[in-house]
Amino acid sequence: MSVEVERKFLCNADTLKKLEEIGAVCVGQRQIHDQYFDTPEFHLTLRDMWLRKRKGCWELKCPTAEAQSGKQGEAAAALCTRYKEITSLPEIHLRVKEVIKEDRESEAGFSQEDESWLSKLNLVCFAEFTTARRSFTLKEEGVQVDLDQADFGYHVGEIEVLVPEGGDEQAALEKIRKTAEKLGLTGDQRVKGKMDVYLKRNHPEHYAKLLSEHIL
Ligand code: V4E
Repeated sequence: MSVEVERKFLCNADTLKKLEEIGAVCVGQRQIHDQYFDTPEFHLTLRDMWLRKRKGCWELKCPTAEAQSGKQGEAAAALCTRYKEITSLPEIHLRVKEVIKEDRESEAGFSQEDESWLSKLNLVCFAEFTTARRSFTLKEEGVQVDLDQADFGYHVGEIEVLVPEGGDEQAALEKIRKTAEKLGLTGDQRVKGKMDVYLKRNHPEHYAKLLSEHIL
């Protein structure tokens, strides 16, 4: 399990030029199709847990202990998000069940192919979209910049560092701060992610609930 430390930013006409100037190298361009799942009562997202299927694989993003405690530290860190990324299906299943408190013991028959666990836990797809992503790496070790264009018309950039379990999250925050500085990013407001914009447009009730619980 790793922790993804990330800062989103708004792209403009100069972003590509800036990336080139700071020596970023484009390492690929791809289409990403995501489906996000939750119960109709929003058991997962109200706990800031994001279950998705991407390229046929399941992923669960959960807040880190520090994020849950509400500790933000300095201003630059407050512009970043930190989420644990869980990709092991048995662990995802366990964590989701813990939250949904499903009493019925579902048999261990869950696999990438067998999706009956979704209906057993009353999980339904609430968001589905495709993103065109261009990825860049920087000399600063482990820093990746993604430029995302979602199919519903939202364009957002992300500076991200993946920290292995037990790794140095402060160092990751510092790398992100330095990269943001090099890119000339200003502003002290967190930039909205794709889901924020998607839910506001497509599921205003769900969005309002997450806003009122300070999840988004
Ligand atoms: C964590 C989260 C969500 C899951 C999707 O996360 P995100 O990083 O926005 O998507 P994406 O496609 O860039 O994933 P990657 O390829 O980097 O793994 S949806 C909402 N959240 C919470 C959240 C938040 N509260 N604030 C911000 C700025 N982003 C996400």
